[in-house]
Parts: sequence; C-alpha cells; structure tokens
Amino acid sequence: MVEKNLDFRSDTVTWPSPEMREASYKAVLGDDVYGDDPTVNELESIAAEILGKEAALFVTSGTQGNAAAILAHTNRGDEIILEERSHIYLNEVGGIAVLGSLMARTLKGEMGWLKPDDIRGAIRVENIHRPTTTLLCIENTHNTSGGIPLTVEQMKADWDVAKEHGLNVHLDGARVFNAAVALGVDVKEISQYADSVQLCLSKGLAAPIGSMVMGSEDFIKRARKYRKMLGGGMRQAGIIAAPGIIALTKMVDRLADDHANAKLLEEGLRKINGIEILHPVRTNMVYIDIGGLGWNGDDWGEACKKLGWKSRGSGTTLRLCTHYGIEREDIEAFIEGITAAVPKV
Ligand code: TLP
Repeated sequence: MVEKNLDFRSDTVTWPSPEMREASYKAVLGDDVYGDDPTVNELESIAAEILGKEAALFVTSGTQGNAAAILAHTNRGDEIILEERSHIYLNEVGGIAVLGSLMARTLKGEMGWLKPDDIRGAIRVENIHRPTTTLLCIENTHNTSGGIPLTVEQMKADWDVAKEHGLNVHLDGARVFNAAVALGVDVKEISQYADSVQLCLSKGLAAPIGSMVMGSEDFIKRARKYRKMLGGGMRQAGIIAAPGIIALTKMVDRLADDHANAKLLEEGLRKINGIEILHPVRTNMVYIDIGGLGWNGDDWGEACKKLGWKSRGSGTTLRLCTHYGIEREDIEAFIEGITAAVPKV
C-alpha cells in the first residue's frame, strides 16, 4: 500500500516505501569510513554496475555529490562550463566558488542542452593570462527547462567537443533515470558520455536520503577524500544505504507512472483559461504560469491547501512535480477541484 503524499512542490518530498523502512531496520552495519559497512559497499557496487562505471560513492545529497565530484575533477582557479540555469550554478550555494575556487563560464542552453559550437567557443585557448578550462557540467534531466531529457545524441555531441579539448564531463544526473525512462534507453547509454555522474536516490526513486557519484576507481578515490572534507564521512551508513538499494533495483520502472501522471496533469491544466504551460512535459514536471488568472503563488497555494495538496512557486510561475505517493486518481481529483476553484477568466 503506497502512502499518499499529495505534494507538488518537488519529488524530493517522497517518503520511503514500507520495504525501504524494513530494509533500514534490518540492515547489516559497519563503519563506512573504514570501508566496512557491507550495505554501503553493496549499494556502491550496484550503482557502479548499473551506470557502467568502475566505482561509486554514497553521499548525503545531490549537492554534496556534485561538489565532491567537481573538486575531484579540478584544481583551484580552473574554469568550468555550465548551463546558465543549471542546478549546480543556481542552487548549490555557490559551492563551486567557495569550495573549489573555480571560475564559472555559463552558457545559455537550448532547452537545457549546450550546443557543441557554444561549448567549443567557450573553451579557453592555453595562454599565460587565462584560467584553464577543465570541466564541462551537463544536467539531465534539465530541471529548469521543464525536466526535459537530453537525448543520447545530444550527450554524445557535447562529449565529443569536450574530449577534443581534453575536458572532463560531469553529469548532474539527479534525475538521470527519469531521462532514461522517458527516452526508453538503458541508463548506460546516457552515462557513457560522462566521466562522472551524480544521481539522486531521494527524488523519484523515493529513498529518504542520499545520492551516488560514479566514475573511475581513481576518480572515486579522490571524491571519497573530498566527501570526508565536506563532512560526509558517515559511519553506520548502511541504515540509510539499505533503502538506496531498493531505490536502484526496484523503483526505476515506476517513474513511467510519474511521467504519465504529469502528462495527465498538463492536459487538465491546459484546459483552464488563464493557466499557461511553460515547457513541453516529458518527465515528472509541469511548469505553469498562473498570471492570467490574476493569482500569485500564494493564492494558488491556498487553493491547493483547501484541496489537500501542497504546491508553491515564486511570483506567478510554479513547478508541479509528480512522484511516488501520487496516483492517477489523485491527479484526476485535483484537476476537478482546481478547475472549480480558480477564477473564471
Ligand atoms: N533540486 C531540488 C531543489 O534544490 C531545487 C528540487 O526540488 O528540484 N541537481 C538537480 C538537477 C536538482 O534538481 C537537485 C535538487 C540537486 C542537484 C541537489 O540535490 P539535493 O537536494 O539532494 O542536494
């Protein structure tokens, strides 16, 4: 029985399944800083295998995973290329500057995808005056572009330019399984075009805590040391790794339900005068503008609250995420309720 979780704010709000809670309770533990927590070790080897990389590292969050990965790829003063509305650039508290002393070269993507020529043009030519460009960061799915999955071809095109110029590629794959499911490909098809990948266990995959970073043995060794520096050396971490194993082995296929529910939500909202759909809906996110209703995010939030839902946004723009704990019938009931609640314009 899936616990209801009527909350559109994010897919980070998911609760662990009963099986995950049970797995935490029963997890066999050790001290992970000594490398002897068997449950963490199992999670890391499963993640490495699924993503097609040599090794993996269990970290506390997507933000910590991206930070440890970026530190492991770069030296102080390097320049890294990022999409201008990427999570790493916008929403990770400036970690690249504070922790890495890195320069950020941002580029505008086309629905989240950085065009190869733009990347080529941004890579610095070696010169005593200039910082060295060492890393390209990609985000797939791309959150602020509506949860758009970048295709395998798009990933390859960016990878090829990076490799022509000796850059490493880091994939912020917080929702890389949403991308794989939406594209109908094995996740390895996507991850082959990144030297390192960060993926979140605690979003649509419904684990309560944690992310994974994957890459070569050498890279993971460096990232593990940075994770310790960032305060992420956890001890009996098997208790939170156990749900992560279920997330990776049993929760991926159900992401298709979240995508279908987002599509259903989009279709319902599209019929309401005054609501504009801002991006094509391809995965589990629906971005809308409610300015045409004469409402702001607070009005929307209040109306949703009366219907038993949590939802919010800034100004008149809102993101509605579907996830574990939201079923098709919940979306149908929401559409009926919100259609009746909004002002008729
Ligand atoms: N995103 C959260 C918020 O921080 C915005 C959300 O609700 O979507 N990469 C991407 C693409 C993300 O969307 C997020 C979280 C992260 C990294 C960071 O993951 P956490 O929250 O585990 O640090």
